[in-house]
Amino acid sequence: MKGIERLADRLLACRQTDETVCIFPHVNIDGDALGSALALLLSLRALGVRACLPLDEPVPAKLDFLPALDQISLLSGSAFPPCSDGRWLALLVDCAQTIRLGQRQALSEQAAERWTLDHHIPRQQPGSQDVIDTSAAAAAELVYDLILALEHKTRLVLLGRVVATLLMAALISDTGGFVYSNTKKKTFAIASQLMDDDINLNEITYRLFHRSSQGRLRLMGRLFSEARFSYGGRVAMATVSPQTMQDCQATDDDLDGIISHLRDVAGVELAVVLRLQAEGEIRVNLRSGASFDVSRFAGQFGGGGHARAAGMTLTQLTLEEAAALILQKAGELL
Ligand SMILES: [Mn+2]
Repeated sequence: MKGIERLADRLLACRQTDETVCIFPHVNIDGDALGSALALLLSLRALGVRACLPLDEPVPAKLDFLPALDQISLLSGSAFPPCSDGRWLALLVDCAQTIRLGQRQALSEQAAERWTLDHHIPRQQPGSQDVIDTSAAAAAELVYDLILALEHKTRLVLLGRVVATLLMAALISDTGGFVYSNTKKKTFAIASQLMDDDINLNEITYRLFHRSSQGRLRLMGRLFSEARFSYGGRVAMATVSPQTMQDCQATDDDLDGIISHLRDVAGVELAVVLRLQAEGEIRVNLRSGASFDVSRFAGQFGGGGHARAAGMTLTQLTLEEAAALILQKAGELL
């Protein structure tokens, strides 16, 4: 891919110009965003490129088994020393818009130059510094290609057990363990290469998908028994209030992934989980089967994502109003 080559050249040039590369994965960080960003951070540093990875949220408990987490900079306030003196460039990873950077948005927009490396469906025409491949199952596939390009140009070995573990966790996250429809021959080819570094596949899969908690178990029981099915069972919906979370003694991490069980119910084309947050915003998660494009659906509400997995945030509505609105809009498209 031409864009990858250009990005690799640009990153390597930072060694001469003494620029810092600041890596920005999307907010509400997931396994692909974090694994990809960290793998790239370590690779750049190994090349002698000054690089940093600022986050404005703690690493979710589900991802706390990943290696090299101590290399992350936790932002507090607006000042971030690596970016306050000297020229630096922003590299968005698993994210194409600064609006998806949460509290880091303002910081990212101060960069002298901005690049993106992403696999989400772009919401505007990509520019010359946007390296976007929507056929990639995970941003990690693009980071892998970038690392290979960097290795090729410098004749240095960058892939090793830690970087391979990070990339594998990222691939597994975004493909549901190599089962979602985004999984391609190339995904397996990369995974096969990563296995050369003696990584613990079983541990990664267990931590990402199977490890549960008592709170999660209670939450699943509650949401599954209260789930509402509409349009002859084609839409499955669950709503979650702060009270629900409190009753179940569950955390946001416990809610993660529960939606895919709703989508798996026979006949369901669209699964929706609405989570009323303490601040009054409603976070909406959408999953679909083969026919319904949830990325376009979310786009109507200012959200986005992928064709089979997307999300959006609604404000100034009650949970019931939001649920009714989504059901009505979905009905028009089904
Ligand atoms: Mn991703």
